[in-house]
Amino acid sequence: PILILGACGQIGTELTMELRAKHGAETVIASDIREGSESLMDSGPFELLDATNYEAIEDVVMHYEIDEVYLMAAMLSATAEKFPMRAWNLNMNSLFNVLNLAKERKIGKIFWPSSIAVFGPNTPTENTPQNTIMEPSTVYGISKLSGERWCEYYHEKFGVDVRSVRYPGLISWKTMPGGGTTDYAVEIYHKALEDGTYDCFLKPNTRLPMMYMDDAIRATINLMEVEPKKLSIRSSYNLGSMSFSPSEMAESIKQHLPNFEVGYTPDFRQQIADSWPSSIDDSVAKTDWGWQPQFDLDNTTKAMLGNLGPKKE
Ligand code: VAH
Repeated sequence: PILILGACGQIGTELTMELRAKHGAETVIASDIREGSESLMDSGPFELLDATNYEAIEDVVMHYEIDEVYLMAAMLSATAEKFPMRAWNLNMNSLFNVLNLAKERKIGKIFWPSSIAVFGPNTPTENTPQNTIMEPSTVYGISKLSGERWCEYYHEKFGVDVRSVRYPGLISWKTMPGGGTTDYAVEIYHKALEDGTYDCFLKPNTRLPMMYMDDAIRATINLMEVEPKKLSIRSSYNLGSMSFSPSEMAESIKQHLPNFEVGYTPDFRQQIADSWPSSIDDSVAKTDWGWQPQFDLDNTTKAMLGNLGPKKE
């Protein structure tokens, strides 16, 4: 059986639904600090669970005889700047809990998400390599870089089978993102349909690595299924698909909604975005486990507007 911590979040919700479709609902235990969407709650077993509480997780792991844990609970970049110590506590102690359960052989395999936020202002910004300068300047990025180091340490020292990808900004329609710097890329579709206008909190030319959620979920499941000896990276894999700026995204939406208007009022999240790469070199993921993205900006926009827009009669 599989346990998902943070199952009600932006990634967790879709990951839970996909894993339930693949393995059968009863073998995928969803958990979070609070209840989630109706579709999630109605589709299989759920446990209220604080990912920073070791004993509580251990109880659930023993009760359901969990083999694999996907740790999707975290505080994201924008919110983490407002609550640094809460972000560090949640992001790090939840990771130590699952790494230690694996070290004690109570679970067999872990997925843990990293992020392009591990890169900093002096990292090469174009085609950022798998191994490069990493001096993150955000609380979230510091926690994710530190988490990567711990994952690799637990693998090398204790044989823990932990796997990870550095997600770009993720775009999905089933759930709203929570407190990230790339959230504009989801909000913009909702506002385009609801108001016909959107005031973007990043500058028009802020180019960032982004990915449609279906690609992110497929990458996650593919990585977890590949045989261990193919994995040359146990910190976290660079993962890419597309890069674009808010103005390029607005143009993509205008192909479908010609009257859509976008304004730009950068806020504190601009300097977070400015510290991140513009594009990612994910050749190691392609070589090790055959990663191949399927969604570009145009078919992301088609999917988002198609699913969020008025349903065709
Ligand atoms: C955030 N969506 O904005 C997350 C992600 C690369 C961005 O880590 O914090």
